[in-house]
Amino acid sequence: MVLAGAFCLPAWADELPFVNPGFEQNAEGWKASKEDTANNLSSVQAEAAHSGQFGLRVEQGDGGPGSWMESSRLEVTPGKSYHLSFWARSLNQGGAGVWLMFKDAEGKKVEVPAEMAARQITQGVNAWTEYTMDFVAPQGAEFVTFAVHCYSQRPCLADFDDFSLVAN
Ligand SMILES: [Ca+2]
Repeated sequence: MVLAGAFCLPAWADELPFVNPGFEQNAEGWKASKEDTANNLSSVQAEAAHSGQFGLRVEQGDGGPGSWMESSRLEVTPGKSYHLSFWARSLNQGGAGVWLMFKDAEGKKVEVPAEMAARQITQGVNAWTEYTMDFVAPQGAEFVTFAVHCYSQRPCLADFDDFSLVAN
């Protein structure tokens, strides 16, 4: 069997039920950190849409806290591989990306190597770009969540939309 490309998904891949993956239901299913909410860093806006009518815009000034907008949790099976994709664009030189968090049945964090846990978007690329993360759920993990995060102490202007998670 010949696969059409590196990102070709097998026909048996299951798309997981991601709540509000494209921000068309405002911020339903997503939760901002206290610092993010207090400083209004992450917000759903029409200007941030890649598809549909809305997307997530992260806008923060220099010297403040970093933004943190976390998805609802999705069930995972340890040892199974998953493929996350999302679209993003970075409108300045701020550092931004998506962070993975694994949790066990009690909601406690399951640690994973740093290189597995984050996908940074390319700075200053105005064009919408698709980013992907392939990962294997670690031992003890029952759930995964994803957080859109801009680094603290740095200005950031970036848009995110169209998240999708499939199990291979
Ligand atoms: Ca959208």
